[in-house]
Amino acid sequence: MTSPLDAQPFAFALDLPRAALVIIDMQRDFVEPGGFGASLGNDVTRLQAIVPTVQRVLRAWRAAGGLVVHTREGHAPDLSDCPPAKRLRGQPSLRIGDTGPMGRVLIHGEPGHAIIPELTPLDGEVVIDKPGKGAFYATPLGEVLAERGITQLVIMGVTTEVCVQTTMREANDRGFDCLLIEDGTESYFPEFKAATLEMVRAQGAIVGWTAPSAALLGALGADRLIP
Ligand code: C5J
Repeated sequence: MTSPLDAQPFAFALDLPRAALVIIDMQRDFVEPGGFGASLGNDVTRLQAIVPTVQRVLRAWRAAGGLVVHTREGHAPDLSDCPPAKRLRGQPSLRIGDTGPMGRVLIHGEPGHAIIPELTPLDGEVVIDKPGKGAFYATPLGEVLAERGITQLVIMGVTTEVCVQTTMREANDRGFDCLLIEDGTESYFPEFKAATLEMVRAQGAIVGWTAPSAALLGALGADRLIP
């Protein structure tokens, strides 16, 4: 049975047993001071502001028994999966692999690579390590979702126009219906977030749908039960 929820550009028919909640890159390196995001000159407090909303939706999704997928952007310690073009681009104060206040930047196993403590994955939840911006590129995500019969992705995380949008476009091309939670995603650039929301749902949901977290919580029946 599907639960219709108010979304743009039109209602999204949530089919919980066939849906996965995908939380993109809520890692210390993007959300906390001293990490990769900050090294690029960004104000990380914008990203911290969505944490309570992401927590609320995650709690409700878990309570409803839905599949949860977390992603982490990062690289092997020897950087063999990091293209030089990615590492050398721009003038960050810390490059990928350099040592900063949270260990080596965007390297597997370092403190900064971890998902923030507020959203720590539970045992049994899927964690996908990805070397690129999209969560399907060079990862087992496609197979993991196919094995479980998943056809819908409900997406939150950071940053809206980079890893979130790239993943949504990859998923759309693979035949998934994607719903982006408007207040569960954020960018270092508010105008880029606004533009991304507009462009994904334009032309009759050409990439997917967007909805506020309240609409999803309502469809999960969690708006009154979970504070
Ligand atoms: C970036 C991401 N912005 N998770 N990564 O480099 O969006």
